[in-house]
Amino acid sequence: MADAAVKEKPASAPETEQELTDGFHLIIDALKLNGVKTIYGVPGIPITDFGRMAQASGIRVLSFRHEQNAGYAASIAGFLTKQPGICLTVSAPGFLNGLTALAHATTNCFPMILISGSSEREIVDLQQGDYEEMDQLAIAKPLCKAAYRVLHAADIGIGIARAIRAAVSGRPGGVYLDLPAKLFGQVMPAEAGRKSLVKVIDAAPAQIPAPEAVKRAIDVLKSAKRPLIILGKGAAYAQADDAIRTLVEKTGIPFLPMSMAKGLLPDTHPQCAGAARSTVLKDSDTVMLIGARLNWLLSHGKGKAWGEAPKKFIQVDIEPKEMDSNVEIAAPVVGDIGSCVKALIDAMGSAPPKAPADWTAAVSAKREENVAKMAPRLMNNNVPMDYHGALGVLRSIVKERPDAILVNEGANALDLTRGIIDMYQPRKRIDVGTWGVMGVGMGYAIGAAIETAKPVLAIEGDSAFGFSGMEIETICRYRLPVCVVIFNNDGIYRGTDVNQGGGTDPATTVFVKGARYDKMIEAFGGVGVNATSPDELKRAVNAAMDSGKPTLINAVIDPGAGSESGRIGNLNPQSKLKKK
Ligand code: ADP
Ligand code: TPW
Ligand code: MG
Repeated sequence: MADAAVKEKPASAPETEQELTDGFHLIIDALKLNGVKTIYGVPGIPITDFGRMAQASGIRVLSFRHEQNAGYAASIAGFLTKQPGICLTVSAPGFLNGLTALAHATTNCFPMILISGSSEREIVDLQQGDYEEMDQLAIAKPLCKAAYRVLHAADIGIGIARAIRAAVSGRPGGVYLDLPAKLFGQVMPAEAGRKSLVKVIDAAPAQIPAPEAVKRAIDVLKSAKRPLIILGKGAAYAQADDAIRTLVEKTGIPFLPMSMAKGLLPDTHPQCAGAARSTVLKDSDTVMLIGARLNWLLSHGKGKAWGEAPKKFIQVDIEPKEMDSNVEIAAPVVGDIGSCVKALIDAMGSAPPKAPADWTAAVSAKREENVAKMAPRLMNNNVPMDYHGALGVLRSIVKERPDAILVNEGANALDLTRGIIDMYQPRKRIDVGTWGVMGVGMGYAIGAAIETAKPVLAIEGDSAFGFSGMEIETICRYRLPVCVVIFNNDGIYRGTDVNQGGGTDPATTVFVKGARYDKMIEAFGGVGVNATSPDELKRAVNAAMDSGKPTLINAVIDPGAGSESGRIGNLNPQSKLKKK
């Protein structure tokens, strides 16, 4: 790998016969040695030449229009591949733009490395006003798992090795790597440079659970009358798909997938309790969490959503501190999910705990009832479309193309898509994650298309899309097979809100009425379609998925169809004085 190192001699030292290398080449060599194939970023001082040289060396370097989107692409690359996604930014403002995505990666447990150029240490530290001056390391630290700075070319190898190991080992997360401008041009003997590189061996070592912990978990499951398994995105990340399926099927326990764990087992699996969510949360007596935290997305494991009856929790997670975060965990199983699930299956042997038949029958009945209730709404052909009519056709398209990646963000556009579109394969649904963040859309679409070479369907609220919309140029430039469907209801939640002050400004949640987002992509040579009915939508999406051409479909949705904050309106603080 190190043979890409520079063979030139610097003009200033003609007397040395030694081959030399420099920071630029050592960073590239160190990344390649550790299997990095792709960098997502935005060029500029001090990393412009670095990007060019990385591209010349065979690394795929994707230039974005905004670092945040490059960062989101890197973060989802980490989720999809279990290798840290790399984002490359310039100093201060570029770094800050990338930082949201680094914090997002950390929050969502995705391995990612934000590599940022930075300004002269001597000037920054004396606050003498350098070009793009900022103490980036200090600012990154609280937002990531680990933050490192490399000052000497000879330390590049070890610096990159540390960053990679920190990102993927244990609970994965974001890592910051600070590379001051001066480092790139530092020279050193090529042979010493080669020797300084470090190939990370076993970057994410298996973490085997204690046999007593496994036994305790099985004992708890054995005493359960109404057991439930909750699969989270940690389970999807772990790529232990077969073992998880075996555990679920051997025990017959109903399972509930969290949003990004949908498809780990198909949503149409007979044990899937997705369509009976509120019933299983309330009525279960024993809950086994696999790679899912008891955070707000699960109502912290207590309160109304979880019903009156006492529950016992089993939690499988690599992070010991996660146990007892919100409620008592009766059986903590700490280790990596692949090893833990295998240990559970092995210890169960030929006598696995079985979910009682009255419970599984009750869950199935509830699920069938809810599915039947929803069915007619999905077949409506209303114009203007409502979410259900539009999602009814998209649901069939995903069923016919189960290997496509579904990107999803928005409020109603998110919640209804998650509930309606069944997923069939692991790691095919990627969305707003733990923070419910808007803006991941186009970065995720690009990252997913690059990392998987599969077609991507992005279902976006019109507001959500706006956060990363400029990246449709990037999608067109790299000719990625991405079809963006914008659920255009003229605004945030609904397009019907009015300014309560009565002035001429529009209400805070509404946008230009009748906007034609499809025209945006035409500026860059992509295909734009305005779809006003489910039939038109179906035709346009099928054509896009068949052709693989970058496409943006403006799906016109009834501005009154959505509800405030989608499914999480209850989290809105209310003024008691409002109605005075
Ligand atoms: P969701 O949002 O789907 O409920 P969370 O992001 O809350 O999922 O939880 C993911 C959990 O998975 C985190 O607690 C994280 O520590 C854990 N995790 C991630 N990767 C692994 C792994 N390989 N083995 C075990 N646990 C993991
Ligand atoms: C980074 C707050 C949550 S959902 C949403 C916003 C602005 C947009 C909802 O409108 P959209 O969907 O996308 O048109 P729909 O179908 O309901 O009309 N800033 C960030 N993240 C979040 N979550 C917000 C703001 C928000
Ligand atoms: Mg909207």
